[in-house]
Amino acid sequence: MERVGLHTSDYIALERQYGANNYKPLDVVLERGEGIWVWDVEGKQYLDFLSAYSAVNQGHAHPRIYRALVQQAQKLPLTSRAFRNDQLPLLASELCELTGYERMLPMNSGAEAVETALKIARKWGYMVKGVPEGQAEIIACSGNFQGRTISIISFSDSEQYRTGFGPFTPGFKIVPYGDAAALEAAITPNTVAFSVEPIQGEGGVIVPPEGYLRAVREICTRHNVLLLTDEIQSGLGRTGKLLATHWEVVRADIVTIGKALSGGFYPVSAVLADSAVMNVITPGDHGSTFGGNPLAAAVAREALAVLVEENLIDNARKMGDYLMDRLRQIDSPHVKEVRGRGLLIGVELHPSAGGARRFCEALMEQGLLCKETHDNVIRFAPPLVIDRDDLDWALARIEPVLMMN
Ligand code: IF1
Repeated sequence: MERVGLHTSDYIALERQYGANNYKPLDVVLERGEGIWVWDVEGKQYLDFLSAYSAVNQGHAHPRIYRALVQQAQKLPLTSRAFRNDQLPLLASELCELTGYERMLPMNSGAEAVETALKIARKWGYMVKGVPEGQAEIIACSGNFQGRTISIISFSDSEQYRTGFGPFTPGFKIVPYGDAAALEAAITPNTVAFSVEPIQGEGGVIVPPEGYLRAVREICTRHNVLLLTDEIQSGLGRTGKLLATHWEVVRADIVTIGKALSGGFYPVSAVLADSAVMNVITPGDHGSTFGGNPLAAAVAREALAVLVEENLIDNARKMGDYLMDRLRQIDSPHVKEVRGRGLLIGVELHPSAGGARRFCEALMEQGLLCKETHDNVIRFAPPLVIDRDDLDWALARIEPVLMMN
């Protein structure tokens, strides 16, 4: 069916009629992107201050990643893991060298990487730690968001994510985020892993207290519990370090990454670990039709190269410091707190501000796209390729919107 001359409202009507009703997006219909900019179907230009929840750290339609995608798509998109391909070994070695882990396991979505990490941790618990079969416990944090599979929502404490989806996977406990003593108190001889986001994204850009990650690292080591960090949103340069745990010079036992691993072109995720942990997985234990496919691997290799060669990690730290500084100078009665690291920033509003959504809608009118998280937090997370002039452009719009009645 050919559809010409469609407008924003037509696309919205089609999606309303035929799509499942699982989102409430801002009513902007995007059709093109380049770097930090996107354009809607009416031709209006916006600065993207969300970056697809940090999947587009390298900027939209990055020409180098695009070329890698097209070239690999022409040659060989998919082999399955029944056969080997010539891209996965190169991605595996490049990713391990960059991150300092001995092995990687490729998957597609972030949720699959988290599921994989949980499976590895449980199997390690039985095979290495000696936990009795079926007894493995994994501890997670209040306010976590690690994906939407049934097992992952089994350790969510958000009613919204859980209601109607039980029965849930057993074997999980929740402790308050940011409270290392609570973690230690919850550990039993059957605890195999502690799963934590170095900064909680969906939780409202929650930065844990200074020293927390170091403390949980020490506790996990002392109790022979794997530290499993979810860097799907916080990793790959977003916070101004390659991994957000690097801020506290902490090295987790298992790390999940995703999102920006493809620069937004394709779903690519991975689990990183050393051999002592990763080798509990043996042929046939785990896999994925698309995980590690040559198209994904070629895209991820280039996405990582862009991150490093364009100094995006450093830029995220510098631009993040500048943006946070300028945001903190805005003397708005609505703003309760500005927090974050690098270019992962949350502006929490007072309850009296009337919710973050209306500010996001006003910013959209002004040509800046961002998204609320929970009711009262505006999340700012532009692509890491942004420069100071473009941040000034954004701030010239953010300041008056934060001052509005
Ligand atoms: C949506 C949120 C962000 C994640 C962390 C694993 C995953 C995510 C730390 C799962 C995914 C996404 C999901 C996406 C929106 C986005 C999101 F608001 F929902 F929570 F970023 F803050 N770990 N986060 O943040 O990765 O399976 O989605 O690839 O659900 O609409 P995924």
